[in-house]
Amino acid sequence: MRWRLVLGIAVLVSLDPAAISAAQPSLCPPGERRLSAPNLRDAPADTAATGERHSWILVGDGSFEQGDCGAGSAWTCTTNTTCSWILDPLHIWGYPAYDGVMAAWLGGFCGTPNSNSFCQDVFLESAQLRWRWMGYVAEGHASNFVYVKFNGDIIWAKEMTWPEDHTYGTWEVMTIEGVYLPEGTNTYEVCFEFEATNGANMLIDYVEMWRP
Ligand SMILES: [Ca+2]
Repeated sequence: MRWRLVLGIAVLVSLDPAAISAAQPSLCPPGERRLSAPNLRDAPADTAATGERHSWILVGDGSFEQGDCGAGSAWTCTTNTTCSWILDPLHIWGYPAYDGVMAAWLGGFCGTPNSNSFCQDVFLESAQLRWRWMGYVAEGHASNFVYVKFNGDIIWAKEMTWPEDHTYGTWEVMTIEGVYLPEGTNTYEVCFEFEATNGANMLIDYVEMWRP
């Protein structure tokens, strides 16, 4: 009788949907030691300080402050895991968002390496886009790619490599410019996508476009 009771409890615990939805993302695969957080360094010089800022405008929910995927966010999210990837990064990364509280996380782990995306329709007046990013790439992790797509076409790609893209502790600026936009429309589905093999991380925040 006693073993039947124990078995019943074990089944109930494993099927509990709350336990499944509470999965927490991590920077490293299970069993791999997380690298310690270096002291926060100053962010690189921003054009805001030069007065150029007036021509850069934030895309809709470009700071990811409207909430999690499906809970207020303007971004449509996909993931191959059960974790959520728009969040306050402070407690997991050890660093706050670049702007506000929330940021979007490409890659990472949630049981398995995470492949995910953030997309929304944006009215682009030019093909210049920029955002802030922080990378976490453990040594030996390779062939993990970040893509930016306009209407499904890859217009920018980057492999997250060690040590170049391990900017852990520093928010960097990434700018796309000079991309050819076909005539006929200015509204594009803009997507940030991460394709994982053995896992790396890019935290992104404050997505802006250039207004000529
Ligand atoms: Ca933010």
